[in-house]
Amino acid sequence: MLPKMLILVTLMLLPVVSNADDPYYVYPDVFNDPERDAFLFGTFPEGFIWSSATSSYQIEGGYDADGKGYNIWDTFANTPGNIANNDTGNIACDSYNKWEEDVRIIKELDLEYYRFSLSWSRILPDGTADNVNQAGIDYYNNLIDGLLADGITPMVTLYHWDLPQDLQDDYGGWLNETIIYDFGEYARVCYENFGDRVKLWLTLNEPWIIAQLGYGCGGFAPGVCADGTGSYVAAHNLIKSHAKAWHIYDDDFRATQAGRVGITLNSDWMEPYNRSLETDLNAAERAQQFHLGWFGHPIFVDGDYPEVMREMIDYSSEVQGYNESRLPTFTALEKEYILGSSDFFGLNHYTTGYASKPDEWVISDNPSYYNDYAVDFWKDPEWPSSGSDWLKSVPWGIRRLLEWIKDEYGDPEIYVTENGFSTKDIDDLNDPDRIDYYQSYIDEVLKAIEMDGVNVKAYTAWSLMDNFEWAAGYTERFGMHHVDFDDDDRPRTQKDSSLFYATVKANNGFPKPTEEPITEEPAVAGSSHLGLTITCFLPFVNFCLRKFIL
Ligand code: GBH
Repeated sequence: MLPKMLILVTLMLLPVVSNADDPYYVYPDVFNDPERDAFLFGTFPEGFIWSSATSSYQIEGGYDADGKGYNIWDTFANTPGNIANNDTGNIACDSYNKWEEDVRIIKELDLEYYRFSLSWSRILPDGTADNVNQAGIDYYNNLIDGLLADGITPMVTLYHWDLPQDLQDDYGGWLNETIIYDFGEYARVCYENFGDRVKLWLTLNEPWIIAQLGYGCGGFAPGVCADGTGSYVAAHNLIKSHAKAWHIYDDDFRATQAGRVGITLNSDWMEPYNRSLETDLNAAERAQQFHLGWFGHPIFVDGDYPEVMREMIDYSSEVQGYNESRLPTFTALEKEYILGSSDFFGLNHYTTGYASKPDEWVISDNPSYYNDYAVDFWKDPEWPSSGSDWLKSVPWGIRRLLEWIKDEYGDPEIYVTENGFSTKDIDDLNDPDRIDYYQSYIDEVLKAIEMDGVNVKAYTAWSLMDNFEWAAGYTERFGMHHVDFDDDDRPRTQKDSSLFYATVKANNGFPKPTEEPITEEPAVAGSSHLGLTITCFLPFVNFCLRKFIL
């Protein structure tokens, strides 16, 4: 370790090698368009929120501890064949027992926000508000108090996919509109118990994933295969449940608790493959509407689904011989209830793909969401890859998506609630590819703010630490901290990316080389490897890391 530090410190004392007039590129071989890809030095607006995130099932473990009920991920992961290596979240990062450790590492990074989720069945074991599990309430009270004591603001997700099993068994979970009432009452219990201290709420994490991967045969819990039918019904109930939870807050809690409630939607950016082809431009727009618009349009535009979804699904349904459209309809009252039911726009974004119009559109015999929207979608093999097949690093995509959201949804306040990068080399604390990803994506967010006037308020890195990556189990790692899942203590160890992120946060961005950067190292107790301290020497630091150290 010592030689590494010496080399780094010596190199940092040298003058900056790159000429200020030469643009710096994070991915010089792949993304080097001076207009699009040149690195922008500068800092974020004052008060910009820097956060990191986790979710209950992915980190907590304690799957049957102290009166917790089972949820659909407990069941799904413990059914052989569903998860890589048959991994489960039964113990995961053991944050149920080690939450103080989590608070400590957040504190060390000096991050002032932490996004985590509540386990519904830990609080309400059978899903209904008839039975409240005090041990579950106590667990989250301790966590929230622990965060606040260290000056960390909680950003709390009510639902990050772990539905109480009883609600799935009793009535089909999100397929049944009874869920709207139960979700509302669950939200109420959370506001009542935690709302005196939690002022930033997210109702649902990525309803698209819940609907399409959970109920459309996508390989996520509960593993229901009803693509193009059930997935639309689940989405319908998700939207109404979200609106319900927002209204309950608005009616009964906002006046006294004065917090904010939003939803988090996920979307790739869909880049038209050939921008000079009208058909590709339309295909990309259609894909964006079917994906983000499925939920974004009702909540942020007019209370209803995007027109293109209505037209295409109605038409396909008719051709397939359905008596009514597979896409359900909202009543006028429901539309009114849904429209405007989010205090800000939460965005989870990871990657980009090309979209183009397929050569022909043959309506399938069996209903299918993807068949309904008729877009070819793929990723360029040249784009930098990650530990996950679906995740390519395409930094300029987030900037285009942010601008699209600004234009489409009336310039909302945007909270980036997730963005991050996976690796497969699970024990490596040197993670330069993750640093490249964060550096370039965060910089594109800065460009969106500075150059496009997008109202981005927050950036959240996924994830604070390695955790249970759903169907991929522990084979794909998103953490800025390594977790040793073979060790009963589940030790967390800082990766280089964590120090990098802390430095970006400390500098509130990437100060221009002429500005005085913060050179103070984040206090990282027990960290034995190198610290990246001076973001204004980014090109140089990056160069040194790659050439001399890693
Ligand atoms: C987020 O979802 C989640 O909110 C978070 O819990 C998760 O850990 C993180 O992303 C990283 O995945 O190629 O069929 O295996 C982002 C949406 C969901 C996109 C899983 C990729 C895998 C599809 N991701 N999906 S597949």
